[in-house]
Amino acid sequence: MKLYDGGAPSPRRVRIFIAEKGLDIPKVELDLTAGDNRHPDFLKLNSLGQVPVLELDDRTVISESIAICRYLEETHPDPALFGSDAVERARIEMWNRRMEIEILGTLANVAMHTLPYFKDKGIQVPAFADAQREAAQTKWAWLNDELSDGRAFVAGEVFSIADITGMAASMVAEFVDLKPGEHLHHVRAWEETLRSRHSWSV
Ligand SMILES: N[C@@H](CCC(=O)N[C@@H](CS)C(=O)NCC(=O)O)C(=O)O
Repeated sequence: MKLYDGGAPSPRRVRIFIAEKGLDIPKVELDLTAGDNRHPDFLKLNSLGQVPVLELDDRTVISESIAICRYLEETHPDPALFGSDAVERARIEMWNRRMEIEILGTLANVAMHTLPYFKDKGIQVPAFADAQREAAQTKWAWLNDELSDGRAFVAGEVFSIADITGMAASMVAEFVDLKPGEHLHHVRAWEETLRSRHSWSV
C-alpha cells in the first residue's frame, strides 16, 4: 500500500488520520508546483490530477480524502475516528460535512481565487474571494457559538475526522491570513487543543 502525497491540505488530512491511527504507510511525494500531478502516469491513477491517492497492494486505487480515511477506518478500526455507535457516527458525519462545507470550503475558495498557484487552473474572481473572506469570519463566529457549550471536540467529547477537517481548515486559514479573531475564545481554544496533538506536525 502507498499514499501519493503532496504538500497541500487534502493529503495532510489523510496524513493526520494515518498518524492518529498509529499506522506507517509508505508515501510517494509529488511536487504539485512542478506539475507532478499532471503527469500522464499519475492521471491514470486519478483523472482529476489531485492528491491524496491511496494505492493498495492489489493496485486498487482510492482517491478522495474521506474515502481513503473510511477505508483505513474499516481496516484499522482502533481508535475509531468516524464514531463508535449510530448516534456518534451520525454526529461525526454531520460535523465533518459542516467543517468541510462551512469552514474549509469557504477558506479554500479564498485560496483558489487569490493564490498564484491557482491562476491557470480556473477563472479567479477577486470579488468572490472578497465575499468569501468576509464570510469566513462569520463562519468562525458561528463555530465559536457552537463550541461555547464546552464540548471537548467539534462533534462532542471524542476526537474525530471532523476535528481533522478542522485541522486542515486551520492550516488554510493561516495561509490566507483568515485565522479566527482573537475574541473567538472557544474556537481558539479548540484550535490550540488540535495544534498540540502529535499528529499536527505530520
Ligand atoms: N476532494 C478531494 C480534493 C483533493 C484536492 O483538491 N487536492 C489538491 C491539494 S489540497 C490537489 O491535488 N490539487 C492539485 C491540483 O488541482 O492541481 C479530496 O478530498 O481528496
